[in-house]
Amino acid sequence: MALTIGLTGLAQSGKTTLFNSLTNMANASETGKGRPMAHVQVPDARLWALSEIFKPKKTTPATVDFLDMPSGGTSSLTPQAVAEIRTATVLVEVVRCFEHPYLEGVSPVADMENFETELMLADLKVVEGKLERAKKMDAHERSLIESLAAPLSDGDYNAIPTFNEEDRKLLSGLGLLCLKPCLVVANIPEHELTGESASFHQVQEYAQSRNMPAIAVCADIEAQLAELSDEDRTVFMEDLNIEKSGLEQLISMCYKRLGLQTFFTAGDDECRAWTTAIGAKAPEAAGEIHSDLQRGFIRAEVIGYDTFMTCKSLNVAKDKGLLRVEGKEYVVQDGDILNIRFNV
Ligand SMILES: Nc1nc2c(ncn2[C@@H]2O[C@H](COP(=O)(O)OP(=O)(O)O)[C@@H](O)[C@H]2O)c(=O)[nH]1
Ligand SMILES: [Mg+2]
Repeated sequence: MALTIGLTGLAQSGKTTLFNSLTNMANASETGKGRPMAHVQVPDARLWALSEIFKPKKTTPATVDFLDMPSGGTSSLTPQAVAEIRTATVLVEVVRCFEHPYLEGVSPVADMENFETELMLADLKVVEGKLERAKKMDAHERSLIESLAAPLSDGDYNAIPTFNEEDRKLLSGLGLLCLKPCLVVANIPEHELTGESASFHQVQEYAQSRNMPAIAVCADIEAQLAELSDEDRTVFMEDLNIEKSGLEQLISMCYKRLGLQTFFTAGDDECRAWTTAIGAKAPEAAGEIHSDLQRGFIRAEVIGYDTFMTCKSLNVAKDKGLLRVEGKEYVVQDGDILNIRFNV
C-alpha cells in the first residue's frame, strides 16, 4: 500500500527541517529522483522483536514516502509546490509556533487561516478550469465539481462536501488538496515541549474545528535527535521527557487517520511488516504481499503478535493450539502474524 505523506504549510514553518530529520532518523533509503521525496521506514518495535527470534536473513520494515514541499521564497504554494503536493495521499500541515529570526511574532491561527485560503484558491483554479474546458463531461461528475465551486470561492472550508467513496474516486484525478485527509503538526519551541503550550492549544482548537488531528513537535529537537545513534537518542529523549519521536507520532497519526494497520510475515528468510486497511479480510491483506496470494488464496495460519510472544515459536504455538487456521472471511487484526496458503 503506497502511502505518501506530503509536508505542507506556509513558508518558513519548518517543513524542510522536519523532512530532513525524519529522513535522517529513519534510514531513508532512496530519495525520489529530483523530487524532495524519501522512503522512510515505519518504526515498529514488534518487527525487530520478531527478527530477534527468527534471526532471518532479511528484516524489512513497512515504508512510507515523505514529500517535502518545494519552497518558493516567501510565498508558500508555488505552482511547482502545488503540483508536488497533489500527489500526496495525506497532507501534514506544519504550523510555525516558534519565534522566527525575521518573521514577526507567532500567530498560528492566522497562519492556518491563510494557508487554508491558499489551498482553496489553488483548488478553485482547478475546479473552474475543469468546468470551462470539459464541455462533454458526465452530468454526475459535473454536478460533483460544481458543488465544490461555491464553498471554494466563498473560502468556506467546512462547507466543502464530504462525498462518498465512489464520488471521491471520480474526483481523485483532479488531486484536489481540500479533499485530502489533513493532519496538523504544531512546530513548537523547545521550552514548550514539556508542560503547557499556549500556541499548541490554539492550533489544536482550530484543527478540531476542521476535524483534523493535531500533534506538537519541535523540529529543531527532531533535527538534533536525528543526528544521534539509537542508544544516545533514547537517553536524550528520556532527558527531555519525550516519549515518542516526531516521526513515530506522525506516522501513527497518519495510520490512524487513514484507517491503516500493520501485519507481519515471519520466517527464517525474512521478517517483514506490511500495511493494510483496518477491516481488511485475509485475502485483501495477502494481496499486499503479492496479487497471486490474493487470487489463489486458500487459507491463512494466524497468530496475534502478543500471543506469539508468550511462546516465541511457531512450532510451540501450533502444539498448544494457538496457531489458528482462518479462511477468506477472516478480518485481519493489527499485529497479526500471517502465513498465507495459496495455489495459482
Ligand atoms: N527555533 C526554531 N527554529 C526553527 C524550527 N524549525 C525550523 N526552524 C528555522 O526556521 C527556518 C525555516 O525552516 P525551514 O525548515 O526551512 O522551513 P520551510 O520553509 O517550511 O521548509 C530555518 O531557519 C530553520 O532553522 C524550530 O523548531 N525552532
Ligand atoms: Mg522548505
